[in-house]
Amino acid sequence: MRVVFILGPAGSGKTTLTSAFGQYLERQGFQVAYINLDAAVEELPYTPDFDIRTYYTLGDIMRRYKIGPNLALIKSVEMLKDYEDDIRKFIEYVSTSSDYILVDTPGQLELTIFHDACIEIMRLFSGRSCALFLMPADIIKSLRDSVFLKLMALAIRYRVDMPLVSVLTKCDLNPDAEKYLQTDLSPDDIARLIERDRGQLDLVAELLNVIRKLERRQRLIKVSVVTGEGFEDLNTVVYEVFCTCGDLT
Ligand SMILES: Nc1nc2c(ncn2[C@@H]2O[C@H](COP(=O)(O)OP(=O)(O)OP(=O)(O)O)[C@@H](O)[C@H]2O)c(=O)[nH]1
Ligand SMILES: [Mg+2]
Repeated sequence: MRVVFILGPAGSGKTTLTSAFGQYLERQGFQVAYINLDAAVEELPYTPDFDIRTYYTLGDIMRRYKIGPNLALIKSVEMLKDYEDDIRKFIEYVSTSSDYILVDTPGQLELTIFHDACIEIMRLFSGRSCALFLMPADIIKSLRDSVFLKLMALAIRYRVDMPLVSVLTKCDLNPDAEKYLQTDLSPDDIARLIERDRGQLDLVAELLNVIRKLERRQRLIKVSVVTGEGFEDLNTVVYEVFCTCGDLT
Protein backbone atom coordinates (compact mmCIF):
# COMPACT_ATOMS: atom_id res chain seq x y z
CA MET A 1 0.00 0.00 0.00
CA ARG A 2 1.32 3.41 -1.02
CA VAL A 3 -0.31 6.64 0.08
CA VAL A 4 0.25 9.45 -2.40
CA PHE A 5 -0.66 12.99 -1.29
CA ILE A 6 -1.25 15.35 -4.20
CA LEU A 7 -0.19 18.89 -3.34
CA GLY A 8 0.13 22.03 -5.40
CA PRO A 9 -0.92 25.65 -5.76
CA ALA A 10 -4.57 26.46 -6.40
CA GLY A 11 -5.67 25.28 -9.82
CA SER A 12 -2.45 23.36 -10.48
CA GLY A 13 -4.41 20.26 -11.51
CA LYS A 14 -4.50 18.26 -8.24
CA THR A 15 -8.03 16.96 -8.67
CA THR A 16 -7.62 16.26 -12.38
CA LEU A 17 -4.34 14.43 -11.76
CA THR A 18 -5.84 12.40 -8.90
CA SER A 19 -8.47 11.16 -11.32
CA ALA A 20 -6.23 10.69 -14.38
CA PHE A 21 -3.34 9.06 -12.49
CA GLY A 22 -5.82 6.83 -10.66
CA GLN A 23 -7.38 5.73 -13.95
CA TYR A 24 -3.93 5.08 -15.40
CA LEU A 25 -3.00 2.92 -12.38
CA GLU A 26 -6.29 1.03 -12.57
CA ARG A 27 -5.65 0.30 -16.27
CA GLN A 28 -2.29 -1.16 -15.20
CA GLY A 29 -4.19 -3.54 -12.92
CA PHE A 30 -3.60 -1.79 -9.59
CA GLN A 31 -6.28 -1.35 -6.94
CA VAL A 32 -6.70 2.36 -6.22
CA ALA A 33 -8.60 4.10 -3.41
CA TYR A 34 -9.40 7.81 -3.66
CA ILE A 35 -9.61 10.30 -0.78
CA ASN A 36 -10.92 13.84 -1.14
CA LEU A 37 -9.88 16.26 1.63
CA ASP A 38 -11.15 19.38 -0.15
CA ALA A 39 -14.39 20.55 1.48
CA ALA A 40 -14.71 23.38 -1.06
CA VAL A 41 -14.84 21.34 -4.25
CA GLU A 42 -18.23 21.01 -5.95
CA GLU A 43 -17.69 18.39 -8.68
CA LEU A 44 -15.12 15.62 -8.68
CA PRO A 45 -14.04 13.72 -11.80
CA TYR A 46 -13.49 10.57 -9.69
CA THR A 47 -15.66 8.76 -7.16
CA PRO A 48 -14.04 9.23 -3.74
CA ASP A 49 -13.95 6.26 -1.38
CA PHE A 50 -13.53 8.74 1.48
CA ASP A 51 -14.92 12.24 1.06
CA ILE A 52 -14.54 14.95 3.72
CA ARG A 53 -17.71 16.54 2.28
CA THR A 54 -19.78 13.81 3.86
CA TYR A 55 -18.85 15.51 7.19
CA TYR A 56 -18.89 19.17 6.08
CA THR A 57 -18.69 21.43 3.06
CA LEU A 58 -17.43 24.98 2.68
CA GLY A 59 -21.05 26.15 2.40
CA ASP A 60 -21.94 24.41 5.70
CA ILE A 61 -19.09 26.22 7.47
CA MET A 62 -20.00 29.62 6.03
CA ARG A 63 -23.61 29.19 7.14
CA ARG A 64 -22.86 27.67 10.55
CA TYR A 65 -20.29 30.28 11.59
CA LYS A 66 -21.66 33.16 9.50
CA ILE A 67 -18.28 33.79 7.93
CA GLY A 68 -16.99 34.55 4.44
CA PRO A 69 -15.33 32.08 2.07
CA ASN A 70 -11.71 32.87 2.99
CA LEU A 71 -12.09 32.35 6.72
CA ALA A 72 -14.28 29.32 5.98
CA LEU A 73 -11.46 27.83 3.86
CA ILE A 74 -9.06 28.17 6.80
CA LYS A 75 -11.62 26.60 9.13
CA SER A 76 -12.29 23.78 6.64
CA VAL A 77 -8.62 22.81 6.77
CA GLU A 78 -8.39 23.18 10.57
CA MET A 79 -11.47 20.97 10.96
CA LEU A 80 -9.70 18.08 9.21
CA LYS A 81 -8.10 17.52 12.61
CA ASP A 82 -11.49 16.47 14.06
CA TYR A 83 -11.69 13.68 11.46
CA GLU A 84 -8.08 12.52 11.60
CA ASP A 85 -9.12 9.32 13.32
CA ASP A 86 -11.77 8.53 10.67
CA ILE A 87 -9.22 9.14 7.91
CA ARG A 88 -6.63 6.95 9.64
CA LYS A 89 -9.20 4.16 10.13
CA PHE A 90 -10.33 4.43 6.52
CA ILE A 91 -6.76 4.19 5.19
CA GLU A 92 -6.02 1.25 7.45
CA TYR A 93 -9.25 -0.42 6.32
CA VAL A 94 -8.46 -0.08 2.59
CA SER A 95 -4.74 -0.70 2.98
CA THR A 96 -5.10 -4.46 2.66
CA SER A 97 -7.09 -4.22 -0.58
CA SER A 98 -5.41 -1.17 -2.21
CA ASP A 99 -2.08 -0.81 -3.97
CA TYR A 100 -2.38 2.98 -4.07
CA ILE A 101 -4.33 5.47 -2.01
CA LEU A 102 -4.47 8.82 -3.78
CA VAL A 103 -5.21 11.82 -1.55
CA ASP A 104 -6.55 14.97 -3.24
CA THR A 105 -5.79 17.94 -0.98
CA PRO A 106 -7.53 21.31 -0.43
CA GLY A 107 -7.14 23.96 -3.11
CA GLN A 108 -5.07 26.43 -1.11
CA LEU A 109 -1.59 24.98 -0.70
CA GLU A 110 -0.56 27.43 2.03
CA LEU A 111 -3.45 26.28 4.21
CA THR A 112 -2.62 22.62 3.65
CA ILE A 113 1.01 23.16 4.51
CA PHE A 114 0.94 25.84 7.21
CA HIS A 115 -1.90 24.47 9.29
CA ASP A 116 -1.12 21.42 11.38
CA ALA A 117 -4.23 19.40 10.55
CA CYS A 118 -3.15 18.22 7.10
CA ILE A 119 0.45 17.80 8.19
CA GLU A 120 -0.68 15.56 11.07
CA ILE A 121 -2.69 13.41 8.65
CA MET A 122 0.34 13.13 6.38
CA ARG A 123 2.50 12.10 9.34
CA LEU A 124 0.15 9.21 10.17
CA PHE A 125 1.52 7.30 7.22
CA SER A 126 5.15 8.33 7.12
CA GLY A 127 7.28 5.57 5.66
CA ARG A 128 4.36 4.41 3.52
CA SER A 129 3.63 7.71 1.80
CA CYS A 130 5.01 10.28 -0.57
CA ALA A 131 3.79 13.61 -1.89
CA LEU A 132 3.58 14.97 -5.40
CA PHE A 133 4.14 18.70 -5.77
CA LEU A 134 2.39 19.95 -8.89
CA MET A 135 3.93 22.84 -10.80
CA PRO A 136 1.51 23.97 -13.53
CA ALA A 137 3.32 24.77 -16.80
CA ASP A 138 0.95 27.59 -17.69
CA ILE A 139 2.24 29.77 -14.84
CA ILE A 140 5.95 29.11 -15.50
CA LYS A 141 6.73 31.91 -17.91
CA SER A 142 10.06 33.08 -16.50
CA LEU A 143 12.96 31.98 -14.37
CA ARG A 144 11.46 33.93 -11.49
CA ASP A 145 8.29 31.81 -11.72
CA SER A 146 10.25 28.58 -11.61
CA VAL A 147 12.45 29.81 -8.74
CA PHE A 148 9.31 30.72 -6.81
CA LEU A 149 7.80 27.25 -7.32
CA LYS A 150 11.05 25.53 -6.40
CA LEU A 151 11.19 27.57 -3.18
CA MET A 152 7.64 26.41 -2.47
CA ALA A 153 8.80 22.83 -2.98
CA LEU A 154 11.62 23.39 -0.47
CA ALA A 155 9.15 24.94 1.99
CA ILE A 156 6.94 21.86 1.67
CA ARG A 157 9.89 19.57 2.27
CA TYR A 158 10.70 21.62 5.34
CA ARG A 159 7.16 21.11 6.68
CA VAL A 160 6.36 17.62 5.45
CA ASP A 161 8.47 14.71 6.50
CA MET A 162 8.13 12.49 3.44
CA PRO A 163 9.63 12.14 -0.04
CA LEU A 164 8.43 14.86 -2.39
CA VAL A 165 8.27 14.42 -6.16
CA SER A 166 7.92 17.54 -8.31
CA VAL A 167 5.64 17.14 -11.31
CA LEU A 168 5.21 19.61 -14.17
CA THR A 169 1.48 19.52 -14.93
CA LYS A 170 -0.52 20.90 -17.88
CA CYS A 171 2.65 20.61 -19.97
CA ASP A 172 0.52 20.83 -23.14
CA LEU A 173 -0.16 24.49 -22.29
CA ASN A 174 3.42 25.78 -22.29
CA PRO A 175 6.31 23.84 -23.86
CA ASP A 176 8.72 26.63 -22.75
CA ALA A 177 8.19 25.92 -19.02
CA GLU A 178 10.78 23.16 -19.05
CA LYS A 179 13.66 25.44 -19.95
CA TYR A 180 13.04 27.59 -16.86
CA LEU A 181 13.07 24.57 -14.56
CA GLN A 182 16.69 23.58 -15.10
CA THR A 183 18.89 24.34 -12.12
CA ASP A 184 22.28 23.66 -13.69
CA LEU A 185 22.41 27.08 -15.28
CA SER A 186 25.60 29.00 -15.95
CA PRO A 187 25.70 32.73 -15.04
CA ASP A 188 25.28 33.44 -18.79
CA ASP A 189 22.17 31.22 -18.98
CA ILE A 190 20.72 32.99 -15.96
CA ALA A 191 21.45 36.41 -17.45
CA ARG A 192 19.84 35.36 -20.75
CA LEU A 193 16.76 33.89 -19.09
CA ILE A 194 16.07 36.91 -16.94
CA GLU A 195 17.09 39.56 -19.44
CA ARG A 196 13.86 41.46 -18.90
CA ASP A 197 14.42 41.64 -15.11
CA ARG A 198 18.05 42.65 -14.85
CA GLY A 199 17.53 44.15 -11.39
CA GLN A 200 16.69 40.67 -10.08
CA LEU A 201 19.79 38.99 -11.48
CA ASP A 202 21.81 38.78 -8.25
CA LEU A 203 18.84 37.66 -6.17
CA VAL A 204 17.80 34.97 -8.67
CA ALA A 205 21.39 33.70 -8.95
CA GLU A 206 21.65 33.50 -5.13
CA LEU A 207 18.31 31.73 -4.78
CA LEU A 208 19.27 29.26 -7.50
CA ASN A 209 22.43 28.49 -5.52
CA VAL A 210 20.33 27.72 -2.45
CA ILE A 211 17.94 25.59 -4.52
CA ARG A 212 20.82 23.67 -6.11
CA LYS A 213 22.28 22.98 -2.68
CA LEU A 214 19.04 21.86 -1.04
CA GLU A 215 16.80 20.33 -3.68
CA ARG A 216 16.73 16.60 -4.19
CA ARG A 217 18.01 15.60 -7.65
CA GLN A 218 15.14 14.31 -9.69
CA ARG A 219 14.49 13.99 -13.42
CA LEU A 220 11.66 16.18 -14.66
CA ILE A 221 8.28 14.46 -14.77
CA LYS A 222 5.96 16.16 -17.27
CA VAL A 223 2.30 15.22 -17.48
CA SER A 224 -0.71 16.36 -19.42
CA VAL A 225 -4.23 15.02 -19.22
CA VAL A 226 -4.85 16.51 -22.67
CA THR A 227 -2.10 14.61 -24.49
CA GLY A 228 -2.05 11.74 -21.96
CA GLU A 229 1.72 11.93 -21.65
CA GLY A 230 3.78 11.37 -18.54
CA PHE A 231 1.75 8.86 -16.52
CA GLU A 232 4.10 5.95 -17.03
CA ASP A 233 7.00 8.17 -15.99
CA LEU A 234 5.06 9.36 -12.95
CA ASN A 235 4.28 5.81 -11.93
CA THR A 236 7.96 4.86 -12.30
CA VAL A 237 9.16 7.74 -10.15
CA VAL A 238 6.57 6.97 -7.45
CA TYR A 239 7.75 3.36 -7.54
CA GLU A 240 11.36 4.54 -7.19
CA VAL A 241 10.46 6.63 -4.15
CA PHE A 242 9.24 3.52 -2.40
CA CYS A 243 12.07 1.25 -3.47
CA THR A 244 15.16 1.28 -1.33
CA CYS A 245 17.52 2.87 -3.87
CA GLY A 246 15.81 6.28 -3.56
CA ASP A 247 17.51 7.56 -6.74
CA LEU A 248 15.06 9.70 -8.76
CA THR A 249 17.48 10.96 -11.38
N1 LIG B 1 -4.70 22.01 -20.61
C1 LIG B 1 -4.72 21.32 -19.46
N2 LIG B 1 -5.56 21.66 -18.48
C2 LIG B 1 -5.53 20.95 -17.34
C3 LIG B 1 -4.66 19.86 -17.13
N3 LIG B 1 -4.85 19.37 -15.88
C4 LIG B 1 -5.81 20.13 -15.33
N4 LIG B 1 -6.24 21.07 -16.19
C5 LIG B 1 -7.28 22.10 -15.98
O1 LIG B 1 -6.86 22.96 -14.94
C6 LIG B 1 -8.01 23.41 -14.20
C7 LIG B 1 -7.76 23.18 -12.71
O2 LIG B 1 -7.69 21.77 -12.52
P1 LIG B 1 -8.04 21.10 -11.13
O3 LIG B 1 -7.75 19.67 -11.27
O4 LIG B 1 -9.39 21.50 -10.66
O5 LIG B 1 -6.95 21.81 -10.22
P2 LIG B 1 -6.85 21.78 -8.61
O6 LIG B 1 -5.43 21.99 -8.27
O7 LIG B 1 -7.53 20.57 -8.10
O8 LIG B 1 -7.70 23.06 -8.27
P3 LIG B 1 -8.15 23.53 -6.78
O9 LIG B 1 -8.47 22.29 -5.99
O10 LIG B 1 -9.34 24.40 -7.02
O11 LIG B 1 -6.97 24.28 -6.24
C8 LIG B 1 -9.20 22.66 -14.76
O12 LIG B 1 -9.88 23.50 -15.66
C9 LIG B 1 -8.58 21.47 -15.48
O13 LIG B 1 -9.36 21.01 -16.57
C10 LIG B 1 -3.78 19.50 -18.21
O14 LIG B 1 -2.95 18.56 -18.15
N5 LIG B 1 -3.83 20.26 -19.34
MG1 LIG C 1 -8.95 20.36 -6.53
